[in-house]
Amino acid sequence: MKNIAPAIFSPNGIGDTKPTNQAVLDWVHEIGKLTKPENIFWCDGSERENEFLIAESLKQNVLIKLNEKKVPRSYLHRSNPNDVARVEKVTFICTPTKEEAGPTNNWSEPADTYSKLYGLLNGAMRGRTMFVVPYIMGPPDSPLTKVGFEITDSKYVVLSMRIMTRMGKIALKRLGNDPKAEWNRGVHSLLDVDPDRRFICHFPQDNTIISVGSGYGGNVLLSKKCFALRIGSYLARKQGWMAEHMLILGVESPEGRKHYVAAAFPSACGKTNFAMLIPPAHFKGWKVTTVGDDIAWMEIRDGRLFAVNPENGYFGVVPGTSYKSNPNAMKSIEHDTLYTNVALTDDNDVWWEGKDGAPPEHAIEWRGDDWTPDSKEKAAHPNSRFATPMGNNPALDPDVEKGEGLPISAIIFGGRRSDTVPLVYEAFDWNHGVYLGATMASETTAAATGAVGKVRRDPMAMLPFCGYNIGDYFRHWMDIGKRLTNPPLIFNVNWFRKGANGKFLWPGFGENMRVLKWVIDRCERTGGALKSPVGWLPSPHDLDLEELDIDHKSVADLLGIDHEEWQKELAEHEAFFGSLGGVVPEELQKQRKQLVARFKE
Ligand code: GTP
Ligand code: SPV
Ligand code: MN
Repeated sequence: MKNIAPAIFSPNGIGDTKPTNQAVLDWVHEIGKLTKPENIFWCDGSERENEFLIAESLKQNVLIKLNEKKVPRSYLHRSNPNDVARVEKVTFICTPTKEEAGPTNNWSEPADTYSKLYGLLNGAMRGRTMFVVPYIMGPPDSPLTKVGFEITDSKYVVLSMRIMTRMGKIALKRLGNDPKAEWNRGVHSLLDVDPDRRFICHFPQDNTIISVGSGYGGNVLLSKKCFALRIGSYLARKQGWMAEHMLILGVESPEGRKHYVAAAFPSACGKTNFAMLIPPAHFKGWKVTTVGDDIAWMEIRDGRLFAVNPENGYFGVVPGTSYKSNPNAMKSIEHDTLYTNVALTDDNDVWWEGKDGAPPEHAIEWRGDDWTPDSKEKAAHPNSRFATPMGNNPALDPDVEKGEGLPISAIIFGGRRSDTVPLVYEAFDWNHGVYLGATMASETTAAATGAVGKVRRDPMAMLPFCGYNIGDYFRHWMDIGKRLTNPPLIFNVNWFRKGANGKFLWPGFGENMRVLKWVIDRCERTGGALKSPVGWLPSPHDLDLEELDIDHKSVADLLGIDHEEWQKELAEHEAFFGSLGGVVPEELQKQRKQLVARFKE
């Protein structure tokens, strides 16, 4: 195999922080025997280690140093052009039976899959360094927090994991020496980054992930989609909590009343932007703070849902990010940021489509070729990303480290829908809310390989991330509802409805505060609403639209329920449930029939 990741040799005191837990040592030994690396590098998460790894990555062209004045301590990484997004068709849930994985997951038999993957991993790290990355997901002192180890032959993965998780000694301490303690085993090898030898496999019953053949984000930062969502959702159901593809934000009124809101939007549908929202001038004294931008782990306490962000950084979509759309993100990525697949300007700054100001006259596009504004190709890949520590975010919530989590007042579902779905509406109750989540759909984005812009059902934004049978997942949501005496209200939003001219009807971004305010009003029982067949719908005067440049017709179109479009939508709900082959709980079928009936009233 081609060696695309040559070994590095570290001085004494770097790369030698061996864990003491025998179960970890045994596992690393086993994977080492299999992959046959040149040497083993035990990460401790220290500054010195990070500097050493960056220096080695620069030497091997894994990283390009950016302009120190313009973007201090920041780097550009280019992934293989065949490897720029999650690949859902080679992502597998390897439960003992196919039924456990359910109708929405690719399934493959565990023993066969282990043997296939071990075959691919045999000798895969010859001439390479095998890094052992200990990390925790969750605040250091939270009961929800979990330990993971990722073995990888990619320096980019190690550097990214240090940003995205609490990495190093903190995890060794949390794990302790109990050989029976619960921890996630993640094995990653780049192999030769061949799409034909690319597999992302999950063994929930073993708390194990094996990912080979990719070097890109969601495929290889095993803490994130693989552990915190796929394995996480499996453990959550078994242990009675929730692992969700949700942002968490805090919203505080001028009077100092604070609510926390969690929102599930599919990949590249606005979570990071919503979590970093800056209210428009009209909302003087209102403050929005970020707890998390992608994943929420939630548990029930005192009949309420409490959420933590298991991550420590943001792996966010770059294109479209500007001081106009998301100033907090811009400030977060001005320094100490690892960029992937953006364009490089002649003065070693980064550039992407949608960045403030004029495009550069010349740049090196994401693959490494020359680019000018006349080029047909995009300079930055549509799924180019930044990895930045959450500590960089000026709007970071002060209680983000609170171990007990933060009480959730509202859950919001949403997706990209050009038509049919109104700007915002509220479910009648928890189970109706579960129905909204279960039937949500979105136009696909560049976050995963495949067609972009195709409407697909993506229940709770978890279609690619639910690590078990989706029917059981729906049931788990309803079981959680039964245990909540003070449940969050559930809403659905759509920032992406388009008018006859094909343009977005809603300005979005900071102006989403107007929708968030109505959500909060409803939580405080002060907001008005009209009963519609789909749920509680604000009338135009229930939304605070003051100082917003929008005409009456657009507002009416945004809030409208078009019965013809909804007849089509209802048929799609039925077809979707039908396609799941009988796993949909009776209660959700009942919800669907009630929705159909309400349209006939
Ligand atoms: P993942 O990290 O893939 O899970 O995505 P995400 O849900 O965090 O999406 P993100 O906030 O990064 O947004 C993705 C794209 O949607 C970006 O190009 C944004 O500019 C765009 N976007 C976000 N919010 C809005 C909005 O309110 N209106 C419009 N029109 N576009 C938006
Ligand atoms: C997503 O696709 O939902 C992401 C980006 O958050 S990745 O981590 O690459 O999956
Ligand atoms: Mn995501």
